[in-house]
Amino acid sequence: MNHRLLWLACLAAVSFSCPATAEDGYDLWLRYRAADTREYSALTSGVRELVTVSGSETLKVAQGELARGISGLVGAPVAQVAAPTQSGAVLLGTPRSSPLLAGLPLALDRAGSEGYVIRSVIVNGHAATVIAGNSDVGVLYGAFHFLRLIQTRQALTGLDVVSRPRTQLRILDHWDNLDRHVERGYSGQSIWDWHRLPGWLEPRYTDYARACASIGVNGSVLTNVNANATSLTPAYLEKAAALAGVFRPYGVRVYLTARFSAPIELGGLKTADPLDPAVRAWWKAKVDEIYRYIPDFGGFLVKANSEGQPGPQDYKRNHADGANMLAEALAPHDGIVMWRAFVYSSEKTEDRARQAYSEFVPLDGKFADNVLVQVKNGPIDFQPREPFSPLFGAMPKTPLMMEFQITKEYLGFATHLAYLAPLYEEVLDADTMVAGKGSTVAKVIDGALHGYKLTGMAGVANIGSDRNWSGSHFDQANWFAFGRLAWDPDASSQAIAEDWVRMTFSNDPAFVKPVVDMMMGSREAVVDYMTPLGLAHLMGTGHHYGPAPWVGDLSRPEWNPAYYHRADASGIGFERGPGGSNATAQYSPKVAARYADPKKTPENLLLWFHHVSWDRRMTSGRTLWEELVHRYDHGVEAVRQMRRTWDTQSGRVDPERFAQVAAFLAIQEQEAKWWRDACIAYFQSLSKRPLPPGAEPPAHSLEYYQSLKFPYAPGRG
Ligand code: GCV
Repeated sequence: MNHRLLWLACLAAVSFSCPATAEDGYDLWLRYRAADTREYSALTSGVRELVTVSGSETLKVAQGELARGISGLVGAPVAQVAAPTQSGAVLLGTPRSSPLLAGLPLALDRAGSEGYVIRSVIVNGHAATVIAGNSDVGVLYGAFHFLRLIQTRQALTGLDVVSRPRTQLRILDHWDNLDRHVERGYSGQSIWDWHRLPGWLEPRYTDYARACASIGVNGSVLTNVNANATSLTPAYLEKAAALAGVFRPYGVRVYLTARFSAPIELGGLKTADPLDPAVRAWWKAKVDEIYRYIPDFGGFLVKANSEGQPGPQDYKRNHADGANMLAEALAPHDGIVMWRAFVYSSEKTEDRARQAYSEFVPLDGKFADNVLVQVKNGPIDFQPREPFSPLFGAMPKTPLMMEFQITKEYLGFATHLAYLAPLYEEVLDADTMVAGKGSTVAKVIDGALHGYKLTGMAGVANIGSDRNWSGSHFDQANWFAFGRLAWDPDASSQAIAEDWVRMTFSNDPAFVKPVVDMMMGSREAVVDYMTPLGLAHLMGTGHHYGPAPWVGDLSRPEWNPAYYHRADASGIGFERGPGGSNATAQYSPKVAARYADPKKTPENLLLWFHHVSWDRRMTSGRTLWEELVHRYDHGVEAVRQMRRTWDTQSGRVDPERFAQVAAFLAIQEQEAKWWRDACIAYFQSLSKRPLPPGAEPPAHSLEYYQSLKFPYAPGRG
């Protein structure tokens, strides 16, 4: 049997011998199934051989990925040659690593230190494609981009692609505990098998790093922000070092969360006061020790004085004192601190939406050069819709990095289909107006607006031990989209969805268009059936599963849904204008003026900023009460439509993935209806208004919904 036949036989054996695992989602978007070259002839002429490169592990990985990808997509092993022998060669490398690249017109100055160019060129008289970067990791990113071009069936001639990341730190935050429970995780246990590390390195760790590199993610915070000091002990540093060793060739650096009280818990000190010399010395020694295990350790992510976590305020110091102490220890190693601005206090009566700004803005300019303040996208907590956090634009002297949530704590866990890129995009495109029109949040975090020296974006990961990584097939798209937007905060959520659908499922236009449309509307559907018109935080206590707008008796006011919606007989919504908490004043004057006036506030944020009458006339002509019911109905109907769309695709998707998506959509419809019915039953008990004509009454009484309990809902904190 010749080489090609042997290869085809192997492919057939793999696909026929284990159909149950053939399409289980493990391959993510790096799914290199053979293309039909009758429909995509570009592949036949564009990719005939791969020119080998020697050099670093990273270059080897890049070459290996290209060989694997091209062979899979072509359906035969690609020839690997020392120099182009015919047209259709693919070359990769840096001008330093590959003499063949030295004389080519690459204009690599456009690529920066981490970017790449992909160009159609002539080498030794042969038409070729070159993938080049100024650094080896740039080449790796370029290799993934080139594969994406094939996976999405793009032309392979006349190429002049240039891409460089707009943010420096593109990081996944894993809220993973050392016992493998994942806080707000809905995809099994932690991907990190701490107990078996460092001896056993699961192959999945390599695939994790591949997937991260394929979308430009270059950092991984391994541990939960609700931190455990044990992760800083030698035994666990050895485990983290083993993971760092796997990730290194892929350009993914390891970070850890630092528990502020670790000097007491591990060091036996009496205090963790950041100004105490013994504490500072302890951290310095600890950081030096970490670098002995992990020479390219990235640094710390810290949650301090937030939700019961220890911090500098325990010693009457401020956030800058705390961050700067760690920064000082990390600076000699080029490490950084990501200090979270997610703070709200049980003692303060100040509107929770105002508190982060109140605590952090006075500290602008007081943080060390290697500190970034990590800010959640909205002022509260990863709700289906929030306005952008007023911190963006308000700290010109302190690098602010974005924190998005990829895991869907408040958007239906892993079962609801909600493509989050439109949410991310809405925030990144929001105009802070701090330096005139066009001062978008994207320009704050990429440093363009204030000239930040450090820039970054973090996403709270949705990755776990489930075979399909994310708990559902469509949640993989949120990991993918996060990386793409961290690389380019101005990228289009629609274009990203289209790439993902083509790479993950199919290039069939009859599949791509309806499925992309379904994804693009999916987040708005969740907003409508959970928290329409600017409502927020109506989720079940603790686990955040299902509706519980009636809860108002928890010890901390801001843990109660009733704190957020403030519904009563007169109306609904949180008054944050000048007559209320005046949170609107934290925005720049033009934005503040818009949000302060209920007539100018966008209706999709109306109840976030204002308490308004049930009878207020909305732009639709309906009253607010009628509009609320209409939105809830609209959300449920949107899910029904998603189900209908998916049902038409049964022949175009492998049966395994089709069935799981279909089953999850059925769950989503049931739960959307539950949300709609429970919220309408509750709000009607306050509004005392009749349901609008034609609106279906809730299936059960309010008492029934209030009686439902879910002690074992996943992902609890
Ligand atoms: C890690 C929310 C979540 C918590 C999370 C916290 C945070 O409150 O419910 O589980 O804690 O945010 O971001 O620190």
